[in-house]
Amino acid sequence: MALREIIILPDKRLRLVSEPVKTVDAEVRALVEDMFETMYEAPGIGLAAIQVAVPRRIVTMDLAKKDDPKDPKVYINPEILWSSEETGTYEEGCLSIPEFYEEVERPARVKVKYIDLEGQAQEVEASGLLATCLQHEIDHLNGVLFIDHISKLKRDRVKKRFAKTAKRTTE
Ligand code: GNR
Ligand code: NI
Repeated sequence: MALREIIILPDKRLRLVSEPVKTVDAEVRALVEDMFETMYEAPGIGLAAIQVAVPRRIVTMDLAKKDDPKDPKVYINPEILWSSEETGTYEEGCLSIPEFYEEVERPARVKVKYIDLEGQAQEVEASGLLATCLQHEIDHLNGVLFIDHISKLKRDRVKKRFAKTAKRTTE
C-alpha cells in the first residue's frame, strides 16, 4: 500500500482520456488499494485513477457519512447507460482543484454499468450524491472537470488562480 500524489490544475494530464481496463489483475488491484489510501487520506469521497496520474478507467468511492462504517466502492470501465431529463444541483469540489467549490447542475439520476473488482459486470441506478459523484468521476475518465460545467467567467477565474499558484511554486 502506498499514498500517491494527487495531480492538481493546471496539470495537463487531467485532460487525458483514460484507457479501459482489459483484465482486473494484481496490478489493477494494487492501484485500487493505493487509490483508497490516497482518497481516505485527502480526504475525498471519490477518486479517478487519472488524479494519481494513471490514465486508466478506474474509480474509487466511499459515500459513508463520518462516524459510519467505511463503504468502499470500485467502478472499473464505468459507462452511463441512461440519464434522467430531470436535473439536480450539488455544490461540488475536486481534489485536483483544492478549496474551490461551486454548484453544478447535472442529471438527477443515472444508470451506470461497470466492472467490479472480481471482474464481474454490474449495473447501478443512482440518484442523489451517488449520481453526482459517478458523473463527476466518469467526467475525469474523459478529461472533463467539474469547472467545465460552470460559467466561463467563473471557470476562467479559477483557472487563472491555479495557473498563478503553479507559477509561484515552480519559480
Ligand atoms: O471529495 C470530493 N467531493 C465531491 C463533492 C461533490 C461532488 C463531487 C465530489 S468528488 C470529490 C473528490 C474528487 O475530486 N473526485 O474526483
Ligand atoms: Ni474530482
